[in-house]
Amino acid sequence: MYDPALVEQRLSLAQIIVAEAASMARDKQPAPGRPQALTKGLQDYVTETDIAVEAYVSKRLASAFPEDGFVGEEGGRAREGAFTWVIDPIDGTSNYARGRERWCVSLGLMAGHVPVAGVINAPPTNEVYIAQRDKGAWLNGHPLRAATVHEPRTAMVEIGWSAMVSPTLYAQQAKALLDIGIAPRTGGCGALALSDVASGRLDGYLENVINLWDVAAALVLLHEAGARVSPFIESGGLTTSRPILAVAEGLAEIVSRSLGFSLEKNTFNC
Ligand code: LIP
Repeated sequence: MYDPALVEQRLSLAQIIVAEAASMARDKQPAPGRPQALTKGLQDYVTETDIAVEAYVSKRLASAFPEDGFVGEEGGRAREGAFTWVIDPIDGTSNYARGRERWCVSLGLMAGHVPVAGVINAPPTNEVYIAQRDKGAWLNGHPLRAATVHEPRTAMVEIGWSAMVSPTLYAQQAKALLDIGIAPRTGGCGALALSDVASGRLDGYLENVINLWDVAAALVLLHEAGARVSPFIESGGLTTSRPILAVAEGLAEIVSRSLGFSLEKNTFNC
């Protein structure tokens, strides 16, 4: 177990640190025209800002909470602790590197294997999501609830893409959604897509290969907003890339069945 007061204390400072980092990232965003980034793989980008943001947040958290662990997308595990911070310094780097809007700084806090707090700051839209386990989730101070949609023919579901997913599987999953009347989308930023499910602006998000740093903060948002989520952590997500499906309660059965996923019960606020 963990002390919620210690989580609240951490979340309060994390919002300030992430806001500072997000402002730095916004000021350094490349102009449109071509991807201004290094590549880690096919359509997998990293910019100097990714590295700078991760280093800045790591340094600030090490100073404030030296007993906490830290894991980042770019630098891996830097420190161990009972609490562990997990950062995606720029989630949506492919968009960031092209001067597009759909990117954010995503910082999650884990107590052991449990995601207990998260901050997701999206400067292009001036939106800040925060969540603390068993306390709630908010977008710019307004409480978050997942969508109330029950009818697939009025639903919108995003599928995340990466080069690690076979084009055949990607097409099969898009067809499975189209076959039940759902309009599929893809946006290049898993953390914001999962946040959209928590805020009711999207009815579901599927990604076949995604990492803890992409989802750690959003998992808390989704739990507090009453969304259904596949067992990402329980299936090995703490240490390796895993699939994730998050979906509004009213569509959970039909969407999970059409995609072949199982979903955890969400007992929060039932
Ligand atoms: C991205 C994820 C997105 C996925 C991309 C990429 P990054 O993270 O947010 O969901 O589809 O392939 O992994 O690399 O921008 O931090």
